[in-house]
Amino acid sequence: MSDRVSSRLFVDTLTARGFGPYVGVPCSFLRPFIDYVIDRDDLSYVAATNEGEALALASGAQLAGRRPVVMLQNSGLGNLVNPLASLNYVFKIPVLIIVTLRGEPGKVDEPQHELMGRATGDLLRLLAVEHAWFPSRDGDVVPAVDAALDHMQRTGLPFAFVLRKNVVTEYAPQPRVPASPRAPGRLVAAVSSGPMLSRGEAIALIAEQAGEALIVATTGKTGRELFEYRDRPSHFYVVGSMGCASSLALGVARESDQPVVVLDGDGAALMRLEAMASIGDQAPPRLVHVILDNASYESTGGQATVSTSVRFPEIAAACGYASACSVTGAEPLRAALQRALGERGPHLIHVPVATSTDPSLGRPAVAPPDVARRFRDELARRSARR
Ligand SMILES: Cc1ncc(C[n+]2csc(CCOP(=O)(O)OP(=O)(O)O)c2C)c(N)n1
Repeated sequence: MSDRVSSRLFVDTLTARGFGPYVGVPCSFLRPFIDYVIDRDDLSYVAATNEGEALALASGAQLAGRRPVVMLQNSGLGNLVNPLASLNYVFKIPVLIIVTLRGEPGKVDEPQHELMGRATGDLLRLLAVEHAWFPSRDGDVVPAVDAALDHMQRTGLPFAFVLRKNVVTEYAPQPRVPASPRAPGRLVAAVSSGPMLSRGEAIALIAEQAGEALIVATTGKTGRELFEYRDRPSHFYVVGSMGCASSLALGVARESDQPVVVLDGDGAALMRLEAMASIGDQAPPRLVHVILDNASYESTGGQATVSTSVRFPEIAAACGYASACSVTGAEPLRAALQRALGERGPHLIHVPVATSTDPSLGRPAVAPPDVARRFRDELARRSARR
């Protein structure tokens, strides 16, 4: 038995247990895994823009019935903290994590890795992420993977393998053809007709118009207003993880043939603007990204965002969305949504909305793990029907 683990054996062991897709940001320690996954036609690797996005996207894939794997360097653990604490923990969404250990105490490494190297284990522990060393011998791989899977199934929580330097064997990748630059999407001229809707009015109109589409609603009052308007198993109210709604929706849309509408806020979209780059790149054909732009963090008291300086449709088109537009008023919104649901996407619909909230607005009365369970069951039911 070798004193290193074969990267192929590890991925093959995961594959035999139905794991995938793989989502991550590279570390040189992870190169053999990533290269092997990319070379396997039956597996998919999503190059995320940051580790938080990777986890949110993977979580969407988990809701769509997959067993995703997130791979990252421990330098990126900070980017993971928010969705770990306020998405996966809250909704009980298990994801397998492989995090490398740069800056291992007692070993020589670069200065920028020293502190995170010392903090990695404690950080995972504080975030309630059960973790173990990545197995260091081929014979340990199957029991280690089975123990991780068992933990995730029992608790609904993520599990992390911590990968030290020189633990896995190298893998020689197939030659790659660099991707050519993609054309931008179609920027549709802005349409304005009638009075500006409030956020609640826009949500009601979209929920009505979206028919059977799955709806993912962002943090704050958007999810609360959607719940208040009506509650469905096909709704996912992202109560925490601000900015992650569109990445979670991307994860769902990549794995499903169902239409997915994500209701984003301008503050949330700006918090993780990189999500739009991945949506454009992955280009799920049935994803409709709606940004309800009230130019403020309305849910926390109406403080201004910087959205008045930002042109969301231009960004989406430049990122490769199939189309992007800005619509003001009920009729233009209805028409844009109808078109987006009927044409190959992804589409961005930017909707300037007025700031107003019902002071008696409630909160989703369904517990987050039940919201996740219902949503997962709904997707499974729909795919069984096909
Ligand atoms: C990471 C993070 N930072 C801050 C908050 C607090 N917070 C909750 S909702 C919200 C405002 C969201 O603004 P936007 O997306 O524009 O939606 P709006 O409330 O205007 O509808 C903020 C700042 C949070 N939940 N998470």
